[in-house]
Amino acid sequence: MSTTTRSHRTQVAIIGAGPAGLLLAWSLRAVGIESVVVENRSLDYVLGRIRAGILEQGSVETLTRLGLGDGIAEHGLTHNGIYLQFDGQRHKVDFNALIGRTVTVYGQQEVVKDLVAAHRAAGSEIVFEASRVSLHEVAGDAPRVRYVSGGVETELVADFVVGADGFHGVSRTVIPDLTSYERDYPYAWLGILADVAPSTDELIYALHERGFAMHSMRSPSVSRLYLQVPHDERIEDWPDARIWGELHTRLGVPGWELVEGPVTDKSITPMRSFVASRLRHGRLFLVGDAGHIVPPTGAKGLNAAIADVTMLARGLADHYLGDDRRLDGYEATALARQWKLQQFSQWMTELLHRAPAGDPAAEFQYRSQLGRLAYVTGSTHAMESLAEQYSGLPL
Ligand code: FAS
Ligand code: PHB
Repeated sequence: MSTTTRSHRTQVAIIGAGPAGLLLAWSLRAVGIESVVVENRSLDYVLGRIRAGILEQGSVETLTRLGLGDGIAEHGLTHNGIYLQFDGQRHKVDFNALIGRTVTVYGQQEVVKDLVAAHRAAGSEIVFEASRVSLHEVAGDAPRVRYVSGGVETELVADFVVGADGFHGVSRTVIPDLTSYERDYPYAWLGILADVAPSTDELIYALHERGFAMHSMRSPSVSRLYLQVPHDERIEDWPDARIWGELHTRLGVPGWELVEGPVTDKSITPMRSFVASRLRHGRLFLVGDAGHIVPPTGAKGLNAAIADVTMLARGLADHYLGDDRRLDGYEATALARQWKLQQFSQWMTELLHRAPAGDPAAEFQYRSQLGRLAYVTGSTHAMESLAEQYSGLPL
């Protein structure tokens, strides 16, 4: 066990090397602010996670401004909009035609790879496989993070600590009097990655009487598809043939064919909405999933993390220039924006998922959803609102 203790200092100690933590460290580096990232999993684990796939226009602009746009420019797929499908009909919602904005398909995994490569080239300090990570005196003037790395007990003293350690992280647990506003959905997403060219040019969000289905993608040769399943479903009960069968049923429309291919990954993701009442405690700040979770239906998870980081990085940059107004405003600004994303993600989720069979109102609910979809796809105003929210609200 560890015998020696090491103490070192930095300006900002960041806990978590997900997209939020890595992007914050990079954004701070861009304005000459030092940071150390402390991650409790391995580099391979961090690089291997398959999560989000859609970047808002603002997220692409932020990443490009920070010199992280090459991969997106080369491999990102720019989409003008999405399809909403119901009652056997597919309707295009053309964001570009409606409001002149687009979104980009570029996997979170690629964003993280680009960030890790950039940090490596710049020689940034990122500690992987740190264990026993803990936060101390975050309400004081010299907060510190303790962890064990390579058997060495380490104390990192900083001006600020940022919790970018996701929903299950340690940072949020040290904030007193924190209220969790949350809601779990009675269904989950079974997601697959398949080595087959997408059968659609843009994302299809479908409400079918058997449940939600989505056709997304990662590249011209890799498809990403999702099915609504009961929240307690087991992946073992879903052999590939059953998955494809259900996808054909829920996504099928006359004159269109879904092409199958080898499934390379499959998982079930629970659906949850969560917002912490506080994103700051003294010199500790929370960004991304550490402070809030949305169901993935609105494609807001990763984009919300990028927005938080952009706002906090500006506040920290101003702080070191002697102006604390933005930093003191971070919590209120980020929470206000987050609740707008929460309502949109909940709206998309309730619009496109079937209530569980046992729900006495399930049949009424389904027909009401069909009514809402008919209204939305028949109203330019409603589609403009959807386009504005999906392509990304301003910071
Ligand atoms: P992350 O969770 O990505 O990163 C947190 C990091 O902190 C991790 O590397 C973790 O290992 C580390 N950490 C945790 N505890 C720690 C500790 N005690 N000490 C040190 N490090 C610690 N969004 C979409 O828009 N579309 C999707 O399809 C989609 N799919 C998703 C599927 C899953 C299974 C999940 C969980 C999320 C999904 N999301 C999706 C949302 C996702 O994109 C998140 O919003 C995004 O990963 C948030 O990034 P971070 O805030 O960096 O948190
Ligand atoms: C994805 O491509 O993984 C994806 C796209 C849109 C969503 C959720 C997930 O709303």
